[in-house]
Amino acid sequence: MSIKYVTAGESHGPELTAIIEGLPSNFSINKDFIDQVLSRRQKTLGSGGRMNIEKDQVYITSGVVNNLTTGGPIAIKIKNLDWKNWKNKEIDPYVTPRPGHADLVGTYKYNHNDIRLTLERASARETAIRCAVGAIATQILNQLDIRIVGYVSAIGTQKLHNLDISNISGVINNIEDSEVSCPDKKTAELMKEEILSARKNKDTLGGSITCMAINFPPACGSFVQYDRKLDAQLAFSLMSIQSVKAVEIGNGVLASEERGTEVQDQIILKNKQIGRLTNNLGGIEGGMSTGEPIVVTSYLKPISTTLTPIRSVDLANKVETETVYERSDTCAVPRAVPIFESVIAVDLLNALLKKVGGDSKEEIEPRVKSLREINVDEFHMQNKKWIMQYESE
Ligand code: EPS
Repeated sequence: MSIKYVTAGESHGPELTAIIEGLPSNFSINKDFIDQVLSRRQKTLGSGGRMNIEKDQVYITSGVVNNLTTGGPIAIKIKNLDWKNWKNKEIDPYVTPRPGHADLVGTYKYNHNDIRLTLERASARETAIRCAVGAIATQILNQLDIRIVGYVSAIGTQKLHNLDISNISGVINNIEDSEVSCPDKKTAELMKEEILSARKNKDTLGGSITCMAINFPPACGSFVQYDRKLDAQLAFSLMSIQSVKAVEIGNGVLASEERGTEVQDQIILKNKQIGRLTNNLGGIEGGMSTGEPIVVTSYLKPISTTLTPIRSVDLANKVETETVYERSDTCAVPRAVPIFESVIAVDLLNALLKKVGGDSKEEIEPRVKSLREINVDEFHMQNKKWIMQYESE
C-alpha cells in the first residue's frame, strides 16, 4: 500500500482540493494543527499583497471522523478568498510570458488562448493544499515520535553554514520567532536586509530551505530498485515544488569536493547500540534511512514575476517586448518552509508504512518502536566461507 494524493484548483478560482489515500486508521488529526501550518505558509517577510487577502483554513469532508483517521480516503479543501475579486470580472488579456514561470511552455503545450489558463494552475498557490496534505502526514509522524523541522538556510548570498541541533526545541523556537524562518539571529538579520534591498531594487530573490527529520527509524527505502530509494523519492518530490532547481541530501555538494575519509559517517558502538561519528550523508545510505537525522536542502530560484521588466515576446502581436508586472512576492523562501516540511512528511510516512506495514495505529506503533534502534545483536552473521551459486548453471 502506498500513500497517494492528487490536488486540484486554480490560484484565483473558488477553492483548492485534495484527495489523499492509503493512510492508516486511528491516528488523531487536528484541524487547528493543519490551519497553523497553513498560516505559517502565509506569513513572514517577503510576501506580496495576496497573503493579506487569504486566511487559509482547511475543510475536511471525508476520511477523518471524530478527529480520527478511518483508513478511508481523506478529502480536503481550502477556499480562495480572492475568488470574490475574480468572479465575473472582465480579465485583461495575458499575452507576454514571464521567463522562469510555466507561462511560455505551458501555453504552447496546452494550446491555451490566454497565458492565464497556464499560470492559474502553475501558480505556487497550489502549495497551500500540499501543505494541508503534509500536515495530516506530519500529525501521524508526530504520533510515532518523528519530528520534521525546516528552516531557511540561505537567502540570496546570505547563508547559514552550521546549525547546532543539540538543543532542538531552542532551534525550533528561534525559527518560529524569526521573520525569515532562520534560527540564527545574526544570519537572519543579514537575510532580512537582502530581502529589503531586493524589494527596493524592484527585484526578487531565491535561497535554500533545509529540512531535518529527527528520530526517523532506519531501514526505510531500499537499494534493490531505483524507484524505491528514499533519497531519490525525496529529490523527486522536492523538485516538484515551484521554484526548486536543486536538491541536496546531507552535505552532498561539499562531499563531492572532499576526500572519502573525511566524508563517510564512521560507525561506532555505544554499548550494543550502533551510532555514527558524523551525519554528512544526511541520514541516508544506499537509498535507505540510517536512523540518523534525515537532512535535505532544496534550492529555490528567485520568483519569476519581477517588478523590473525583463525581455520577452508578445505572443498576440508577435513582437519582442518586456514583461508586465503582476502583484507578487519579493522572496517566497521564508514562507515556503512548511511546504518543504509537508512534502517530506508524506514521503517519509510512505516509506515508513512500506517498511512496517499495518492498517491501524495499534498495529503500526509497536513495529515502529522495535525498528528504531539498530542493535548489534539484531545482526545474524554466519561468519564463515560460503559459495555463491545460481540454479541455472
Ligand atoms: C504566484 C503569484 C502570487 C503569489 C502566489 C504565487 O499570487 P497572486 O498572483 O494572486 O498575487 O502570492 O502564491 C499564492 C497565492 C500562495 O498562496 O502562495 C505565482 O504566480 O506563482
